Amino acid sequence: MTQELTLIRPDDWHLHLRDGAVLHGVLPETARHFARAIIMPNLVPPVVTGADAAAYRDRILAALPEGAAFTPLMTLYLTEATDPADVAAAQASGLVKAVKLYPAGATTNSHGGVHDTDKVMPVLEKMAEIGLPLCVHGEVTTPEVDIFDREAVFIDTVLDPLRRRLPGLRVVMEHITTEQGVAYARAGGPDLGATITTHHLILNRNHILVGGIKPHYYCLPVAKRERHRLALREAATSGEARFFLGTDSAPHVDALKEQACGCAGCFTATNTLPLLAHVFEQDGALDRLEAFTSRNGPAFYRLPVNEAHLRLVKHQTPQAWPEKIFTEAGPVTVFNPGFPVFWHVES
Ligand code: OTD
Ligand code: ZN
Ligand code: ZN
Repeated sequence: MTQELTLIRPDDWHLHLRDGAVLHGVLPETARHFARAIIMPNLVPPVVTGADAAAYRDRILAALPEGAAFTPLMTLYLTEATDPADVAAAQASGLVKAVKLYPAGATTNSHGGVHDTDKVMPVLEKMAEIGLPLCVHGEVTTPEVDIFDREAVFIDTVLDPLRRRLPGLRVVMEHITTEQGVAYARAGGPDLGATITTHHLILNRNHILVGGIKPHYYCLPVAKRERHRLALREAATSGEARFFLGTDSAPHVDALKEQACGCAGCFTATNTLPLLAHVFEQDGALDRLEAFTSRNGPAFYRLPVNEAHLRLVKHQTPQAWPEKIFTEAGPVTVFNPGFPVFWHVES
């Protein structure tokens, strides 16, 4: 029997599009299925000011395929030199929908991030006043802290103190990967949201390391134990308003992934929706997929849901997608979940 599912057109609340040749190569993959996406600002150099964000948005719009209906929602990269007035103006003009906090050194291109929270308090206070969300990469970078513990330690030592200091600040815990992340998000009120990626619903750390190292499964925050993956599955499929999709699709060309010091990031823009349909069906939660992909995110960001729709069909035979996306900078490998997927986006 063919199964069908019509969803309000999804949005991606955490996406890396890069710039130049990679942007041109990967943007169609997102624009094909998603109406909007929160665009991460970790370019080299990063998107720091409102002027940077306006210029980057123009480059994204110029790279869109003919006829694509896709709106990039821009973010600013928080630095210790960020000017609160510039942030407020970028929000007031409608350009910027969030500011991104990267603890310095936490992930790809985050060396210009924040060392000392005190130095960014004036910006955060302004954001609390104007209701502009802070998207947080929630990992400490202290060398003594084990990489698998960095999220839990960040919650206790950075995020919770910050939220107590500035209770009015709206916060998105980006790409949560642990049961502690799920529990902390649940303990917050309506001003606390959390994005969950597609790959963290599928991978645990064994997938990265058992039977040979899998560079295309290496991302940050790194996938954790099975227990944590199951906690994320339960959260994503719960329908609760605080949890929404942020794919964190993070393209790197194969030459940069498949080397002695490979880059972090899973590229999931191409097949995220079939994979999510598979996951939600497995967990008996297909009726809650739309909340996760299309309703909870807009509600948190105080934006209308999309008017357009998207149709998923479950076929009798496994569906294929391109193994790689070819960009002028080189091929980018599409995330391979390691199991057959019968769902396909039809329109
Ligand atoms: N994680 N790779 C990247 C960013 C994310 O932490 C993230 O948001 C990237 O390549 O920009 C990754 O593994
Ligand atoms: Zn991150
Ligand atoms: Zn990211």
